[in-house]
Amino acid sequence: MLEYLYLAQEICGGVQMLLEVSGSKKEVFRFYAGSIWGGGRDPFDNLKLAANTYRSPTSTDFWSGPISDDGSTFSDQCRLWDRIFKVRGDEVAFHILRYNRSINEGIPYPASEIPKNILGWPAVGNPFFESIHEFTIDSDLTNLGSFFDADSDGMYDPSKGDYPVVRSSMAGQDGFMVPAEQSFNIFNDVGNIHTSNGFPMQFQFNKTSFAFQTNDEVNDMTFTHFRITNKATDILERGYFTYWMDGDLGCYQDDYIGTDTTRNMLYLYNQDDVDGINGCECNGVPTFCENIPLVGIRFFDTPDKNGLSSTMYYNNPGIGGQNPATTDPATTMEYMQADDGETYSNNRRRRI
Ligand SMILES: [Ca+2]
Ligand SMILES: [Ca+2]
Ligand SMILES: [Ca+2]
Ligand SMILES: [Ca+2]
Repeated sequence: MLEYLYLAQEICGGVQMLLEVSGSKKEVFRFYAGSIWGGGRDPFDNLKLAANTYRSPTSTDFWSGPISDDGSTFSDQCRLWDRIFKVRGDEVAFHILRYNRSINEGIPYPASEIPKNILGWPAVGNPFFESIHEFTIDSDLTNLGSFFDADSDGMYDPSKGDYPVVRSSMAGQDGFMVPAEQSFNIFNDVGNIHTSNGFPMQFQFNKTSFAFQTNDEVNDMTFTHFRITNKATDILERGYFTYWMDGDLGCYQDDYIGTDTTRNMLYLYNQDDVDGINGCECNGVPTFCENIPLVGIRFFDTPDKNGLSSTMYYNNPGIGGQNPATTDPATTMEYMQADDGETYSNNRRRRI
């Protein structure tokens, strides 16, 4: 459930995909931080790169909000869009029920009784958006929050029976689903200086996250869909997208990663059968002790349909005297090599 997913966002100080994901025991980490990365070269061979890691005022490549068609953005846009829109499945179910009753039984269902998250859903043409959020959606913005279009007019109006849904390849062609919770936000990589020092890609990311409440393993999953738009004048050549993450499986000092190539999945597992460095202890960090899960990040769908082309890791410089050449990337080229799945130590390029 997304209520356990700490989607962090700061007043135009950058965007982090997730700060922590937890299940029933909120205090035990699965992930510490994560972000999409992207990079490539423009036709003049300049390196373009967005490689966000630990968001801080001096360490981010992403900022809230959309990009104009001229490839720029400005602080007002960032401030207005510095939010994550959320809606729950039970709100949608309530809305459908009340709307149907108003149609079938004549029971009044005024806009004032429509759940606020449905009334303010950031979808094309929403006549109630401004009354909830106090700004308007630019008419040239597309690929906003998905919705079921009850009256098929291409515009979202919950007072006419429209409601938020998720459209995903998981639901089949033209299919849609109502998850237990979904969120939507927009961010970009042109708002400010890049920590990775690459040129901005001028890409806009429209992100939808969703989760279901079920009795099987789907209950433990969170799904994310990115719609990525190149707002630069030039095409991006030799480009890669990846998902960077710093997973912490409870105690962060005894974690390993692996790759399941048949599932397009990167997964995190514990070094031994006790989560902790001294029994179940980990310098005060909550641990799973002897009941340790696995966590994974799986790519269900990729633009080129080839799935996960490679994975790589780098080591935490603070644990176990690691060779500096295998720790966090420092230069733009090292970030780029990490992004396209190559190790960057001593030019010994090796994919794992
Ligand atoms: Ca409509
Ligand atoms: Ca970690
Ligand atoms: Ca661990
Ligand atoms: Ca251990």
